[in-house]
Amino acid sequence: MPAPDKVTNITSLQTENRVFKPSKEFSSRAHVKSLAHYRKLYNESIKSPDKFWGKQAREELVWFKPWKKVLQWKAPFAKWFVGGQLNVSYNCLDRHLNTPTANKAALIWEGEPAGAGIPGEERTLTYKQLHHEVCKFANVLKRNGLKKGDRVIIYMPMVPEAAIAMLACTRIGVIHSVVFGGFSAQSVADRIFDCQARLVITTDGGYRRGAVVPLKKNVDEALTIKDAQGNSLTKTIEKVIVHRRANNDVRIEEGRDVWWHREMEQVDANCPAEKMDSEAPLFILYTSGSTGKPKGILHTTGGYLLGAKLTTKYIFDLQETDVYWCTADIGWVTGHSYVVYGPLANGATSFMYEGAPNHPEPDRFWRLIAKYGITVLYTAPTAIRAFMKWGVEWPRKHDLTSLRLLGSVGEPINPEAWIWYHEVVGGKRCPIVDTWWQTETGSIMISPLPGATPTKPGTATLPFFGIVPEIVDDQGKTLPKNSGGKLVIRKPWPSMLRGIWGDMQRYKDTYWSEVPGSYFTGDGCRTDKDGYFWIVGRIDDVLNVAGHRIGTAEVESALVSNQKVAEAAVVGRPDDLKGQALVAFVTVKTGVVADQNLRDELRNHVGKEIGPVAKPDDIRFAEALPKTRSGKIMRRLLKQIASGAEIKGDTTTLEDLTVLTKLGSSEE
Ligand code: 6R9
Repeated sequence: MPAPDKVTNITSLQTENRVFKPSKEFSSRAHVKSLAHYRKLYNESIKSPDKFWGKQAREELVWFKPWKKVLQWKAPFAKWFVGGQLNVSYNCLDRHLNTPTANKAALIWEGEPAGAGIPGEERTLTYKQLHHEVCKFANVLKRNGLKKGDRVIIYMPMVPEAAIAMLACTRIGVIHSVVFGGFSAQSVADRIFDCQARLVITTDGGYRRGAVVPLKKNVDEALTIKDAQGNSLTKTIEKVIVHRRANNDVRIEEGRDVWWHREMEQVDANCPAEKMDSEAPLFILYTSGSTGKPKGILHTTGGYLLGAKLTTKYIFDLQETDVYWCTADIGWVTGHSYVVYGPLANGATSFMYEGAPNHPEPDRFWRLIAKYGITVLYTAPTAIRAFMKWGVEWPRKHDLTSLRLLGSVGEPINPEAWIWYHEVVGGKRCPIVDTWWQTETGSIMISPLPGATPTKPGTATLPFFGIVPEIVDDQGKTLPKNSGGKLVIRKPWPSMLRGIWGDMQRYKDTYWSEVPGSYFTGDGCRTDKDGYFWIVGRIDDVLNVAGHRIGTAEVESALVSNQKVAEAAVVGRPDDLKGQALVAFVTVKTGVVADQNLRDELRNHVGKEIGPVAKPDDIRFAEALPKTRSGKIMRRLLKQIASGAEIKGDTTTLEDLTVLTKLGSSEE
């Protein structure tokens, strides 16, 4: 649990006071046209939540069976639209089929740019075509023995088949758990074990910067991994479905592995959508917490879909002609809610790309925006800071005038990046929505509405309809405007997580015991005189590295799993590009030479255990770690050392002061 000093230390007293009002032109065409209009709708949503959410669910979603009760709340367990039945893939696809949307592009995809051996593909799938593919693939899943409630791992690059696989699961009530393609075999095995998955959907390989990431090979390796007692972690896996993408050599194990395209030849496209209870589990998505084991965040059907659909519609102010691009990978929650479910439930055109933002050159994004006439761009501050570094000449080469709205997500956006985004990318004409939310919240919680809310660089501004965020002190008491503290959510909301898969106690402990009766976000935050929320960042032992959540404990346990390491402590330090960088303090076992080779070895080891995103930026060897007399590692001190700051504060409980002097530099 966060130490009190972390909360009172929130000194990021923002001096930013530039205000950007939505233009008349934008507002006049927006769904919500003024701050007064937003406040009216917000107040109604808070005053009579059942009435508000009931109306939204009726108007926005197609139900097979109406619900009996909007919300059943026995803290911390919520059930939304109790007794109602619907289907997510039906709401994303079938409902559009008898409308003009049927022939509209649902997904536009561009693969890794052409290069040595890479074809450079583009594909468009209309709603009708996507429906066809999803129905067929759902039949493939059935053919391979899956039924309602089974768990499936999706481990794929950014190809349309990833979205097809997700939607096919929802069509027949199979629970998907997407694992980011940048994660390691070990991570895949851990997640298979945790959710007891029966099947893996993967590709032979994915492309990244001209190279092939061998996903199938990682799956093969995952399926051999054993726990410390020698038991297989993955014995529940019966089948692996392999989509052919990169044509790299793969091993096909007879009886276990099947090719996607061969299977698709065996089925027809007739697959009625399963009637799912509103509270039926929809997906599990693993995310880092403050212990070593990632948490399987559970989302369910009706509430999640309503949250994803409504926020996409209002926050991105979707219009019929938008070509909407959320740059997140489907391995993260942003890819779930804002590449796949939110846009498709709205009948919008969602653009998807494979590869990196700077391959073959740093203008990949701008080239794509100009080529496809992208109107709404939703990306992360870490990407924006990288673009700033690469220089204005890259965006200036391209016509970006199709853009009308910009979004930001994943971490606080610093005002310099905000202004650059506004001026260079948005040509000063596009509003920016800085959207705060989490894997756990399912959909955006705090954000401007682009036609209504005056924005200030660096703040996510005001809550979305029905959301009651508050800033509290260490006793859980609500603080007035203009103060800093812990960010909590006071009332349940439809797309909230329903638990941690297989560990309801951890769900209660992590989210509901810090401030009893309220959802604890793990973030520190302050409000200004206008009641705008300024997120300061995590106050638990979770770091935000380039928009990815990484638990320090996870990296520590990866490090100590290396034979040569005795002890490790991982902390964050500020980083211009990534927001935070990972610094590992490591003590080695007797006789081990702590040198640059070992540093490389340990970085690769963490890459293998978790994935490249978790590789420490800096590894410092130490003879000992600073500890209190009761044996706790003094992270506060390590953080100061890592960021090059002077050692401040009380070190009287430090066991051996001399270790401090030896931790200063990463060079031997
Ligand atoms: C959607 C997503 C959640 C954590 C969250 C917070 C940080 C996300 C933010 C933001 C400031 C924003 N975060 N959006 N901080 N401003 N607009 O990123 O989910 O990967 O679970 O991360 O990210 O610290 O608690 P997830």
